[in-house]
Amino acid sequence: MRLIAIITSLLATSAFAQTPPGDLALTQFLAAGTVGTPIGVRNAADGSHRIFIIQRDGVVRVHQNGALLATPLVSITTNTAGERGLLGLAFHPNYDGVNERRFYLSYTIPVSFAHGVVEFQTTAGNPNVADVSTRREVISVPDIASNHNGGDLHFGPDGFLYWSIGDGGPQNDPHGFAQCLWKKNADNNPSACGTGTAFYLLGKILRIDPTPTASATSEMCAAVTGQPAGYSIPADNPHVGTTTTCDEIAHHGMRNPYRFTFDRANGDMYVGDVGQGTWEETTRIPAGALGVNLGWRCFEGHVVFNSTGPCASALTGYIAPFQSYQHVSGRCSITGGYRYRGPIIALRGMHMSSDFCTGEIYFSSRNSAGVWDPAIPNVNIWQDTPGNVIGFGEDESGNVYVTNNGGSVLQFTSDSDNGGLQASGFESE
Ligand SMILES: [Ca+2]
Repeated sequence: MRLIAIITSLLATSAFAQTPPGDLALTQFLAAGTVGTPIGVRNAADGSHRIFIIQRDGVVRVHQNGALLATPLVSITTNTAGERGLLGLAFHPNYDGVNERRFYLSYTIPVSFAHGVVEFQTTAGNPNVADVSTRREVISVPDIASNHNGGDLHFGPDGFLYWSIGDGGPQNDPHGFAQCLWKKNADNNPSACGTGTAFYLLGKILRIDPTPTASATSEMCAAVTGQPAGYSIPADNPHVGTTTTCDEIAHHGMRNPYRFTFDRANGDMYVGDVGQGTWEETTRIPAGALGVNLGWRCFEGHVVFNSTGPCASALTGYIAPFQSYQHVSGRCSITGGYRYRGPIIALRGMHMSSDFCTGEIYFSSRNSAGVWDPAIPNVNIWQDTPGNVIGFGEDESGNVYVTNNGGSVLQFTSDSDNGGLQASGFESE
């Protein structure tokens, strides 16, 4: 037993931490200026191996067989002022371009602060171009300011659509939206959750089924009771069956969950939640967990930020981040990334993230005991890239891409094959 304890202790130290292979590189995939403000890349998981580049200006570009196609997948009108714009793209999990042709976009609705998710189908016989006549509004939520919009969109391994939304701004979440699960006005009173007349659904990750509802229930906070809605509620959502709690909510307590991802190997969710003036955080939500509170505005990163109102008592379901780093050395804003599961064997199992201001790429590893390296508040800087990293993406093979505010798309590459690391206590599930 003592030997096991010693081994476990050793595995928890950095001496045994996984590191990226020495020849790991970020190779140019698309040169700067080739596409406009690429906030991420996605794939359709349909065997086509196409890569879709999300431009913040409302356009989705298609990269196929080594070439960027001239005609976009789709182009929508959005509002790109401040942090707004086209922020997310997700293909239906059964998408094959033939029998299932649906995909979804999250975007800022023009001439507003509000956010929406819209459905399209690719054209029958041409999966590289949307049939714009199929456009359907799925869900929309109001917002009060131009910043803290979240906007990422992914189907989970459970087949439901997850959509992240920030606290709406301004600083300090003065209205307390992130901790409120029901009606609340913009009244500068975080203790007034459950009063007022408005549903904001801000500071959340929502979980919906993008199948229309004939008659919305009173617990569907982005719909009108008794009227048709463009979505429905998964029966096992965490706030279903509890009255005066919005049934769309999967997780809450976030400031600006700008990017989140699912681990393709096991379904864990990774949320990069942008902090305010001091701490940036990344949190792992175990596969299947719902109803998690990520802590804002009671916590910024792993540090207490406010202890009044809803933050005066212990948070229910609170999960602390595994990564929390400070605004030093020019760092300012987390860009959440993936846990790598692609063809570079020595990189498998490592989680990457970046800071928008510095362009630094960070790698973290998690051992079989669930201990992360580096420990809070440290970051392991793999490379300080010259630009501002605004997104990540995976292709069908698990290759990971990095997108830059200057318009370039980069890809992690390596010739190394260090499979032996997988037997050294590093989590490989
Ligand atoms: Ca409810």
